Amino acid sequence: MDIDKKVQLIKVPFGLGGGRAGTELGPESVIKAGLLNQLKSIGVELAGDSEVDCYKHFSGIGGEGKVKHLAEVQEMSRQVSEHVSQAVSSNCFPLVLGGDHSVAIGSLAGLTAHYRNLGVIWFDAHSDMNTEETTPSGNAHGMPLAVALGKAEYKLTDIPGATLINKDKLVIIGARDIDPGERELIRSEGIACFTMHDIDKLGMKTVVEQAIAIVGEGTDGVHLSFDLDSLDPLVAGGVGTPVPGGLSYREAHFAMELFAESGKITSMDIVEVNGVLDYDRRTARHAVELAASLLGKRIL
Ligand code: 6HN
Ligand code: MN
Ligand code: MN
Ligand code: MN
Repeated sequence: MDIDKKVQLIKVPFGLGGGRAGTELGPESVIKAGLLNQLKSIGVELAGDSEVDCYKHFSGIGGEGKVKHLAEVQEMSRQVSEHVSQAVSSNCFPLVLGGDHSVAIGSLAGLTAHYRNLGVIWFDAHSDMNTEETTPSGNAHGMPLAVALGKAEYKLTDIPGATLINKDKLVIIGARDIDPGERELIRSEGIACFTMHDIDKLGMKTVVEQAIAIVGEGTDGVHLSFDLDSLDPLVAGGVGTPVPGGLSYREAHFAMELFAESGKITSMDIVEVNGVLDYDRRTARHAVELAASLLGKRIL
């Protein structure tokens, strides 16, 4: 994209929205994998970085009710929203380092406070659209899109300043593990979802072109939320909910390169890097490289 804005790094070491310890180590892991040098080497300037204070020493199992650790998820999201909103106010490109995918609730809240017509691209093996009623796990990281669309009891609008996202400006890419309640929502709401089957059939070039056609018009900003489990686990195994049959290394990079060329993306999340399961930091290194591809790194 040749991003002309400076990047504001927002670290969110939060893992209580997932079912396994280790995602709270994500930001540290991605930084140790060389994010800062990588950004520097492609000429992306860093405005600064901040860390959301969010139960990072509190890893693990437990939680009451239909959604585990809901109160913590809500408090974290409110704080992430403030950090993201602040970054946009300062004319920066927010790069949010999760954490599990529930951190995207905060990203989307902070972004919708500024962009009245936000487009959202969601790279994921899952569709993250469960509600309190349909969640099979009680894990909030399976819910952010239901929250953002206003389909769950907990709504994006519960966060000060936020508005709901528009279902017609949301595109999911890479899905291959969709729960029954999610499937129903995707169908009834007519949400654009390019499954792995669609990617096999159409090729990534067409998929991204169609995605850009959807989010590129009538939007004033486009957020790209990248769940590392969209990649094939043979490529990136350091995630808490791996699903076979995912994106190849080149498919993922090619997609980032095409989105970069489009010049449309105005913010990004990198989520679900699990610092415990990613024993060789391979998944974290992929995250760094993918962010670089999105932010304009050229092969030649
Ligand atoms: N993620 N659909 C499953 C659930 O528990 O709701 C998995 C969610 C995974 C969420 O990877 O961000
Ligand atoms: Mn996800
Ligand atoms: Mn996922
Ligand atoms: Mn599932």
